[in-house]
Amino acid sequence: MTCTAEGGPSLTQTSTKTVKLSSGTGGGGEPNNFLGSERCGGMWDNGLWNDNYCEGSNKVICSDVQGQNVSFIFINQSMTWTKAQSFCREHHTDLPSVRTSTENEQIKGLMQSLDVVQVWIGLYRLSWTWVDGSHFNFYYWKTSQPNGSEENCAAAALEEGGKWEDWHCSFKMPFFCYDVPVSKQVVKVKLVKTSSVDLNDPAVLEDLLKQFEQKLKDNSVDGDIKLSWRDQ
Ligand SMILES: [Ca+2]
Ligand SMILES: [Ca+2]
Repeated sequence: MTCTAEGGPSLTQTSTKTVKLSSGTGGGGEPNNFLGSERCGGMWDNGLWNDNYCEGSNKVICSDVQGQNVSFIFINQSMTWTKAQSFCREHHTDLPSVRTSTENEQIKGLMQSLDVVQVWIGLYRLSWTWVDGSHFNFYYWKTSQPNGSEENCAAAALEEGGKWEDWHCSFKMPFFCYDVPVSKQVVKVKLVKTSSVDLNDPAVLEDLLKQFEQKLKDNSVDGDIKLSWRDQ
């Protein structure tokens, strides 16, 4: 059982844009996803960003968006990233998506004028994702996992009842694959010729298959349908 983590060195803003974080703050080498558990973004008073533990407490900058204009409001209360987002959405627009270096400078200037060291901004890292893109609320991590800042692939530990661990993706281990069962059906079709088309012409037969496929899709037949001719 494997799945991959989105992200690596980038976080997603509360808007849909993906941006690269500035690196090299006083803590060094951010984002570092310390202990594999830093999914929420904050800003230091030097304007650089840091991925941080979402349940940690930080003061907050909210954004107020009026048309093309955005202003930033400092909230002098410490709270988790999720509470900060709810607060901003209730009282202002949202946690700020920093769209330009000018906006970054505005927030930095506000923090410096108020002597605030770190605030939450609207950055967050997407959570673990299945390779087929499906989403479930089911998680089966072993205690203390996931715990790796660079462990972006998951394995099932069979000696632990199949519970999950995150591993470095370059590590070699046995794996499972899965197949989706394919059902085949043969349908006899009687073609009645009403025009001069040549029913032995491969292009004509191909075109007919496409029309049949479209008809099945129009009638909401599910699945990946592949049609082919079989001579009798
Ligand atoms: Ca960090
Ligand atoms: Ca691990």
